Parts: sequence; structure tokens; C-alpha cells
Amino acid sequence: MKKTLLAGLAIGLLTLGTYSVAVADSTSIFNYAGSEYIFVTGTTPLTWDAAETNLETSGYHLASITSADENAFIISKLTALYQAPVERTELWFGANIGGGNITWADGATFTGYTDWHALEPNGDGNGGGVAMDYRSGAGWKWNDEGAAIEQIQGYIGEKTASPVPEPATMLLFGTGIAGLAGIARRKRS
Ligand SMILES: [Ca+2]
Ligand SMILES: [Ca+2]
Repeated sequence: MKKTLLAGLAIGLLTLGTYSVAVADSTSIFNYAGSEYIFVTGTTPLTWDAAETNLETSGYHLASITSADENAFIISKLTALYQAPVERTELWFGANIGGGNITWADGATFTGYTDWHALEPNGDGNGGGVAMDYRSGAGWKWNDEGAAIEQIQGYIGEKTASPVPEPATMLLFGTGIAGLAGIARRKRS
């Protein structure tokens, strides 16, 4: 009886797993400046739209990169994840230039910040999705790939980080426990 229940639970979890980006591909999660970022790597080429749809099922959007600091953070994680990157390794992020201007998958406001490779954006694949593209010499920079997805090997998502309990709240909670223990001791004596 118990075994059947456990087996059912395991199958349920496995079934759920097929809908989760965390199980299908290799994922790494990092926090930075109030956001949680997920790097999904080792994927077969997929469209920018498909990457965004995958992330939405887990509460993320393709990441918005709106400052040099955020760009540097993402590059530092890519550098750690790809210690010997193959030339033209590419991962989608949230920029889309399908309409001529950059719009962000998560609705962030375009700040004017960009970090294009030389001669990009060049309208590849009729514009559209933008990827972090590794090129020896230049390193990781932006490249519009649109529908030209052959070199895409992953994608980067972002969501607002879950709130962490405030240290003050934890302290209050701890004081409460200690206080109760004190009452218990007094009652016993
Ligand atoms: Ca962002
Ligand atoms: Ca391009």
C-alpha cells in the first residue's frame, strides 16, 4: 500500500518534471540586485519565442539587461559556466528588435544601454531575438539572430527574487522561542 503510494508520487513528480526547465536541460540559478537569474544551457537550437514560453512556465521571462552592471554580472556567470567557450556559442536573452527598437521580454523599459558586437545588429533572421554571442577576441556581446537559430545553445531568464526573511523578523522569532523556554523553566521550578 505504502509502496504503491510512493511509486505514484514518484511518477507524478517525473510527469511534472517534463514541464519544468529545471529537469529538461542543465540549469544554474544566481541572484543579483533583487532578481533571480536562470541560465539554461546545453539545449538544442530553439527560437527566442520557444525559450520565452519555456521560462514563463516557471515564472521567469528572458532576462532584461538594462545597465552595464547587469551586463557585467551576466557575462561573469557565462564566463564561469563556459570556461573554454566554443566560438559562436549563443544564448538568448530578453532583447527583441523585431519592431526596430529594443523591447524587453519582461516589460522592462529600454534604457539606451546596449553591448553589440562590431557590425551588429545586422538584421539576421529578420531581426527579432537577440543573443549573447561568444567570439574569441571580443568575448560575450550582443547579436541579433532573429530566426537564425542554428548557433543557439541555451537561454537566460530573470524574475524578481523571492523575499528573504528580514534579520529583524528572525531575531524576534528567536526571542519568542527563548521567551517561551523561559516561561517553561519558571513553571517547572
Ligand atoms: Ca533585468
Ligand atoms: Ca546579427
